[in-house]
Amino acid sequence: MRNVLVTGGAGFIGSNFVRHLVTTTDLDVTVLDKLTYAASRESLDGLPADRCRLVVGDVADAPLVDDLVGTHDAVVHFAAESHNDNSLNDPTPFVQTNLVGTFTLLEAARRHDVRFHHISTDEVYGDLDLDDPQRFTEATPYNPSSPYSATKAGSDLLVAAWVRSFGVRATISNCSNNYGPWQHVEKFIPRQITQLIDGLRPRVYGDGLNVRDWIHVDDHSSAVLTILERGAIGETYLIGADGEQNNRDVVAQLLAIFGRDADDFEHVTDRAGHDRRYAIDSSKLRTELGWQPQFGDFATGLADTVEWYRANEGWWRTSKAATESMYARQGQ
Ligand code: NAD
Ligand code: TDX
Repeated sequence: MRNVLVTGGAGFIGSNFVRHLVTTTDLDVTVLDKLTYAASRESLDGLPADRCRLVVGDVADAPLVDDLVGTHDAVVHFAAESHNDNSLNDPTPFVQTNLVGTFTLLEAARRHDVRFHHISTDEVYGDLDLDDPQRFTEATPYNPSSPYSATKAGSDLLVAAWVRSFGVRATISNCSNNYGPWQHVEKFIPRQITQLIDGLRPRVYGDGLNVRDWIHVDDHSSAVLTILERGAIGETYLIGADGEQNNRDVVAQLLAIFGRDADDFEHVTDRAGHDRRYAIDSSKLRTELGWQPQFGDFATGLADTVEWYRANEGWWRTSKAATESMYARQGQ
């Protein structure tokens, strides 16, 4: 492998992965990104121009995708519409990018016999009860709840069918909730951090007892590279770092970092169809491919993330205003 096409490489996780590739391998990287509201060119600043280039375009643009896939040794497909709340307001771009975009890339990977790694989410499995002793494994049946997770589930199934029917050399990973620098302020942790920086109260959906299984974005990137290099074709790997926390506990930790009282937050309108709990069993990835997360300590990762948002206000300030007016319209 000499070069990799990274779709969605100007987004939160994709840009972290591009940086990881450039610093830990000698691969050249092409980013294909439409630069939607969720993207940030700045997240790719400082990368060497002779090893990393950005092509602004759509993963559903078949001629462009065919040209790019045909000149690369592997594709790592991050590009997606990624926010559940947006998918409840308008599912249209979710169907277009997550389903049609993935289909377009798979057809190009088939034509050119290019290695394909598909990035997906634990949300394809639906949710667990709070007291369920089980966690998601690669054998858990698909049961997505939202338009977002349904389109991600559909995209996973397209990949699996292209492996079986056409012999495409693909792998899939389903990861839990990521946190870290460069995450859009629409998402839970950056939203609450930026509320607190602004002296406002965090905003918690419903009773706030919903559990997410947090993983630092650096750990997601190292897991994806491990699968790209050593994963078995046709296999799915779950990525997680044993980071289950309920939303109220995360908010309590953030309030403590800002020296605010533990109950200094608002309960706001719940998300429609809000999944109760996600939990990942990542034994397969750990035992078969030898991957281990490096960010064991959520408290330290969270404190570092707060510092990053404090230091990079210029980056998030404009999107914060637009995001909060969107949330205000829906009572959240
Ligand atoms: P993000 O919204 O921050 O970034 C998505 C990127 O995709 C943006 O740069 C955007 O411009 C680009 N994009 C969107 N539509 C496009 C199109 N039609 N053509 C080309 N580029 C397009 O998302 P993220 O949080 O970085 O998520 C990346 C991937 O990881 C997604 O596939 C998501 O489903 C998956 N994932 C995310 C999480 C999480 O916690 N954020 C967890 C598991 C899996
Ligand atoms: O203001 C908020 N208040 C709140 O209580 C927001 C934005 C969210 N929440 C809750 C909803 C969830 O229980 O926090 C939890 C996390 O919410 P999000 O950050 O929107 O993430 P989630 O819906 O869990 O999905 C995320 O993880 C899986 C990513 O956005 C997906 O792209 C990924 O697939």
